[in-house]
Amino acid sequence: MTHFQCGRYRFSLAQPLLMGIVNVTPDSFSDGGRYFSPERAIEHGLKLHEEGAQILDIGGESTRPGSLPVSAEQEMARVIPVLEGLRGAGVALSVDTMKPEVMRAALSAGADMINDVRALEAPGALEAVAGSDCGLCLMHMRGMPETMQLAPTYAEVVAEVATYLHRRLHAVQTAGIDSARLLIDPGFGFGKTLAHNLALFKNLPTFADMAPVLVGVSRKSFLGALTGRATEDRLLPSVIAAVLAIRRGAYVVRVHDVRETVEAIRLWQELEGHQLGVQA
Ligand code: 7PJ
Repeated sequence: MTHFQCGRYRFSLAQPLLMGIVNVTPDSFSDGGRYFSPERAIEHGLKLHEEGAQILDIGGESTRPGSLPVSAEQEMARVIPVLEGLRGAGVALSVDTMKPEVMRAALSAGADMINDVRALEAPGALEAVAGSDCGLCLMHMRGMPETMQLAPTYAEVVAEVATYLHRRLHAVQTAGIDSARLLIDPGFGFGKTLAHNLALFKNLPTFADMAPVLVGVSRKSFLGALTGRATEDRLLPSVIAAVLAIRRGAYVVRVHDVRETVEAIRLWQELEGHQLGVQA
């Protein structure tokens, strides 16, 4: 495969992509609801695109550990105006949702991609996305946000996450979805301890062998555990982790701090003189 099919866009797999995070939630953990109004979220999305994000990931439901679900209506009311406002901006628009109703509404409003932390497991999710050419991210999560960090256990975290993602890739392809549309994501912080996150990070090449990989580590608590830094102080660890993720074969990095991450990736590419899929 040479391309990632993502709605109106067809991205080459030869260069990594930046996905900028646009939260439209009052409780998102690291930017504290700063972009809750549609106007501010649109403005923020435009800024991230100018800074170099090829994809914007718009989220109307927080999936931070301990967070409670919101209704599909509420989620749509948050996400759809932002999609409409960014539709003409020349950037691919992803919607971070696990609800089939929201997926359908988002695709009707012009979303190019669905990013689902439940890997299209909700009843009706596969059907909601099958008839379009949107990009899809299938993420691994153990449990649900409300309880997922209580005591996650695995016998073999890397093998278990890989088996799960294999199974989901198979299910999605069996439903007739072209594999050029698919990304996988081991789901950092979603029902994982520090040791689990580290094992998954180290083994990113295993996942990259299965399908193009999306990695979301930006400002996450395991970076705080490793550095002692508070959420608002995790820029440098987040940027370094993004570069290392790409170095280990990640194709898309999902980040809050686009400008700094773009600079770091460019610098790494210049200094090391190579691009994608190069391992430690
Ligand atoms: C991720 C996500 C991630 C994908 C969130 C946060 C929590 N989607 N949505 N991967 N994280 N695919 O940004 O810290 O890691 S929300």
